[in-house]
Amino acid sequence: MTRRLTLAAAQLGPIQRAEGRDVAVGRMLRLMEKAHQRGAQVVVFPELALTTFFPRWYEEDLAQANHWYETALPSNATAPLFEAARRYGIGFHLGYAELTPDGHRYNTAVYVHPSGQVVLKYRKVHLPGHRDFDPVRRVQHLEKRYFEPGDLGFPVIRAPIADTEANIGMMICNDRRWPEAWRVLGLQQVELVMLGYNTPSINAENKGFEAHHLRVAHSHLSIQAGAYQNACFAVATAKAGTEDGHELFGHSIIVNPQGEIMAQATSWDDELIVAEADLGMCELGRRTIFDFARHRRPEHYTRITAQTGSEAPPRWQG
Ligand code: CDT
Repeated sequence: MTRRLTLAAAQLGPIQRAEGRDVAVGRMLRLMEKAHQRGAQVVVFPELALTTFFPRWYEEDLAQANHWYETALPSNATAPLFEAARRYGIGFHLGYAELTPDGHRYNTAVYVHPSGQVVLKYRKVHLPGHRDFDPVRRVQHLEKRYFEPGDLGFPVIRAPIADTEANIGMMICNDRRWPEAWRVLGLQQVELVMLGYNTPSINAENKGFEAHHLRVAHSHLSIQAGAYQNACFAVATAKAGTEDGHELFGHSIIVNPQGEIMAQATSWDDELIVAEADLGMCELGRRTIFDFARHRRPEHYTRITAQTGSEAPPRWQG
């Protein structure tokens, strides 16, 4: 039996600081309608999809930032997304800032079944940027201030999607650059990785230089390698364009288990891209070159979990 799914990445253009969730959700609903018209069964929205990328704005008092977070899903503001999912029979992935009842803050994503049930939740593990205001930077990136590292690991679950089932997992933005994250998903036979991102076009941390064209290349390189090396599909969705003068790049992609780009966004605005996925394609890598059970040598990988920073090698004494 072939296991086919029609996947969509729903890229969002910029959301300005002054714009409310109603603006973002209205645009997302139009993308869901388009996804329905194009036969999609899964729609992936970006990281922190309901607001501007607020970690670029410093607040001394964290409580002053509470309005950027969701305390419940669905809420009045997000309920229309859940209703649209039910109406169209589409599952959707949503990135948002989560404030828990006991006061924890996470950069979170959920996959929601068309019934409205949350099938899987993930909290971002690799938080980039810094905690304190950095006077040297032209643009702040305060994810370490506004979020704690995720406490859920990298879970994978086998979930019903349309008339089949798929092993789904998630990562969020910076996670995609870490092969460890992909491999932990791969070790759970993930077939579909959903990920959203907000990536500045310029490396503001770099007092030196990083060529602009390489920013997109590095993003694609990471996603294509992760999908290939773990024999899975990936839907990677950007929030793109200029938010209050600060540019995020787009180039959302859908990638197959061979690491090939099946669809790519061409605008830096709201844009839906769609690709047909035959989940059976995951078998080739899984049974041959990336048959983990036959070929992995974890006894030689202990450094991966034993240390964080790198260590200098011994000097050759010859
Ligand atoms: N949102 C996010 O994780 N963005 C990072 C850029 C961080 S630059 C301090 C990314 O890896 O794309």
